Amino acid sequence: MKIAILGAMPEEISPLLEKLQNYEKINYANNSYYLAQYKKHELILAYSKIGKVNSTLSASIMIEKFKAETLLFTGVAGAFNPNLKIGDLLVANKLCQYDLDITAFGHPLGFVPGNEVFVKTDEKLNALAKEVANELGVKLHEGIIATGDEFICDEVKKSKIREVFNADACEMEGASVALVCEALKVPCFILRAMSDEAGEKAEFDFDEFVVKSAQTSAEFVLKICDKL
Ligand code: 4EH
Repeated sequence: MKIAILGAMPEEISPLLEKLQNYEKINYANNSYYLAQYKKHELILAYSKIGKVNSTLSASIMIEKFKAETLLFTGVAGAFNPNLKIGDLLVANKLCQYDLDITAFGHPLGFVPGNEVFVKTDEKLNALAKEVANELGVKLHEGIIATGDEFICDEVKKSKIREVFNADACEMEGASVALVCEALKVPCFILRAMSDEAGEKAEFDFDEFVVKSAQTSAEFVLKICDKL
């Protein structure tokens, strides 16, 4: 199967490129895409660069140009749920855009006409992830991710987003990627390992833990490929 593996930052994808070694690099649309063979699968990998717009572009290209049949996102996130500790893995069962705001017209935060507040991910992939986690003996959390174009490092902002959407974690790409996949009918899986807690010391925690957490997530995603 042709599988897209997408991250946002180099740290989120380089562990996989190092492992695969033999890959072809294709420059397209101000970014690089990497083609590799992994067991019986053809992989297309990329780091989109940060944010909803960049991740929308990359996910669309991986599906429309490179013909990915399923998309796995791997990366890090800021934990909202106090049960989630740095390094823990979270699979998003649904995601929202917390910064999509036409509340001035009486709409709920995160809603625009024609879409819903939450976009779901693929249940079969999420179930497969649970199987993988059980086999490896690692804890895998499942929950809601709130996406927006801001690095959250503020207790007040964190509480507000958590309250409105009941979100377990925040990041800057997941909801846009899931929306592209839903529109183009490609199964979508969004995995994040916690790098920080999105509070006052988030930027310091992030710098300390991004590499390790990104690697944890990347390794898990490759285990999913083994099962596809
Ligand atoms: O791709 C962006 C990265 C942070 S910005 C979103 N990623 C990491 C997930 C994430 C996150 N998002 C929002 C982890 N913690 C988050 C948080 N809020 N608290 C970045 C970081 N370092 C260098 C450049 N940009």
